[in-house]
Amino acid sequence: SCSPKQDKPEVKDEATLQHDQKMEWWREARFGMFIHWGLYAEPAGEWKGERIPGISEWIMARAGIPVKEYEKLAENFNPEKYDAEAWVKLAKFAGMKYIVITSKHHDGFAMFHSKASKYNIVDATPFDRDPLKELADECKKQGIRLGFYYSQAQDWHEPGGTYFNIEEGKPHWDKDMVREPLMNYINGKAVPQVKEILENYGGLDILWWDTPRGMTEEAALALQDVADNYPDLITNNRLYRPWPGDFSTPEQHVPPTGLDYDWEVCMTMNTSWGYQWYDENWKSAEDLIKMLVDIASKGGNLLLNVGPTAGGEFPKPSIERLKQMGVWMQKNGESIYGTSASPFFKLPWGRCTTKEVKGNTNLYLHVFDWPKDGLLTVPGLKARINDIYLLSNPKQHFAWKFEGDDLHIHAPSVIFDEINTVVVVKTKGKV
Ligand code: FHN
Repeated sequence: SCSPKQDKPEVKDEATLQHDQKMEWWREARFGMFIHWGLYAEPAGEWKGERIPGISEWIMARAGIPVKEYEKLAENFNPEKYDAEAWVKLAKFAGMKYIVITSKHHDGFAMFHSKASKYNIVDATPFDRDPLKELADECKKQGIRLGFYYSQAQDWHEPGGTYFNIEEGKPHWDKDMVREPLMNYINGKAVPQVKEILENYGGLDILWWDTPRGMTEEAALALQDVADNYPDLITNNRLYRPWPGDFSTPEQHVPPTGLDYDWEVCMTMNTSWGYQWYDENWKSAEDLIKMLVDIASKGGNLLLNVGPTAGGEFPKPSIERLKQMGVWMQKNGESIYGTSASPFFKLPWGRCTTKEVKGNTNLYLHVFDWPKDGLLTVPGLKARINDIYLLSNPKQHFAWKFEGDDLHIHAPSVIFDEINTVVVVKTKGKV
């Protein structure tokens, strides 16, 4: 339930204040786009006529493809339809405030121009452009934040890189792979490439590490050293366990009650992160909107994934969903951006997000299921009410009455929005 907070000023030390300042835009943003794009988009889940089970960006490991054979994918990789302007435009339309793209996934292939390794999109493919440079420029132009994902530990292309069963001491699936110490790869490729991405793309906002399988503290420190030169850079908690980074990263699930620490759920729209042509397990736009709301109501961010094709396009079902989310966000974004978690433990009809506005509190009631009797009850609310209205149509006001501390909102028997109606409760003073 919800009771007035005591007005005790919080005392924060300098480091906490600086951290809060760095995290401010990220905490407000609530919604970002993840992009998994690499050579794996070409086989798209199928190898030599066989569908390889599992997520498509893992095809090299799952199908046991030798390095030299996988490398050949680069010879045909030519995403001529790639249009950074269109990608960024759609992300913005969907209401996303930042983009995180795979600069190098576990397969070891850099999707940016790298001097540290020839195995990159400019030097190893017929595509004579640096797509991440184009993306970075577009993000600046259109005013959206940008982060790069970098698989720092797993690099299946390099003799020193780690791979999925290294911890069990199993040999690399490529029998010709002669193992080298991890630090050869870290110093020879990972550190220089991380320097490149942080230096050459106009200043990244986020560096998104991935699973620290096989990492050592020495390797993590070498990479952390590079990142430390960028005080505004936000990093996640996957560089090295148990280092917390700036935020934690629940994957493919929403924590039941949220987390104390800053957190971001990363989530696919279907099953695979990378493009997989036969993956039709799409979540509906309605479910994705509810997921975003659910996450915001627990104080977290949603990083929603798109897996572009080898041709350089977003799959149609992803485009459709992003557009539908955008239509909803344009009307209801106020109930997501810059909001805080719900003060209620559980609401039978939906979720709640809150925001302080000029000394008053806005409660945003996200009604997933309208109560049959048309009476929306907010239990245990000790507050005075200024106004209650529909966010998508502020002229639509609602009548209310209190029964003890329970607020009953009289909802006329009209369905206002197709998906997830938001009712705003403006209180007098803070809740
Ligand atoms: O193995 C990867 C996977 O391919 C994908 O990139 C996800 C995204 O969070 N991270 C790893 C699994 O945790």
